[in-house]
Amino acid sequence: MKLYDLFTKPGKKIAVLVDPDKPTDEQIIQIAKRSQESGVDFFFVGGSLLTNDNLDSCIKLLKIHAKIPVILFPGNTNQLSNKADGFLFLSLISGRNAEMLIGRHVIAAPYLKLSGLEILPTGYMLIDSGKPTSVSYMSNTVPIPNDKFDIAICTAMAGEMLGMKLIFLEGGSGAERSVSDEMIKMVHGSINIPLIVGGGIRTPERAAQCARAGADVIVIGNALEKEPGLLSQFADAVHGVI
Ligand code: 1GP
Repeated sequence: MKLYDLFTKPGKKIAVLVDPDKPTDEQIIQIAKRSQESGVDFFFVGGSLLTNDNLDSCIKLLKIHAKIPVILFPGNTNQLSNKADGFLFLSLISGRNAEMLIGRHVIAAPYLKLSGLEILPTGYMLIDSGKPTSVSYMSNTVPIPNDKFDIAICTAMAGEMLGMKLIFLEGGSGAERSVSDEMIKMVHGSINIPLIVGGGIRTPERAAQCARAGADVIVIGNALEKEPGLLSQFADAVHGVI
């Protein structure tokens, strides 16, 4: 089965974000085991910066201890590993920085072609979440204001028309406010491809609300780094939304 089919199959999904820079090996093993027990759908692996050389070993540990697809969620062109299963090929369509729209992609393309990874072309949309985030700073782009639904809708539609297979609404890691239900609902209603939502989702209740508003995949990072024990509650909350 292709990875993309897992995104389009019925039902809400949960992705656990693992930043290879942060956890110890023991913590990665725990994340893998808990995720397996909780029925997590995807691991997204990546971060804004990699200050060590842990990417390959992190993926290897996740794969040894869980049978869950590992998808690279790269903060940069150096975050490539053929140990993963797939690659979110992110084009930052909310911004107007040519490097993030196509420049880095040209550099990465030959490596990706050789990697054997399943490439998932993704329209990545940064939504203003109350304060500057690592993504807005590192990408040198301005997020879409959180009340500009028309801009968000048209951006997502353009991404789909350009052939992107996924749209990712991103509040930014540790966002003060996650993307609003109204924004999720509007964007979901304007596209026919799966919608990923992440950034600042701190509770299982909030994760379920995002899923009910129309998100197909909910991404959780920081909240699980702080309280790994919440994982099964997050997974149940998301999977429980019809
Ligand atoms: C960040 O969407 C992810 O890219 C997850 O954000 O760490 O705030 O859950 P959090």
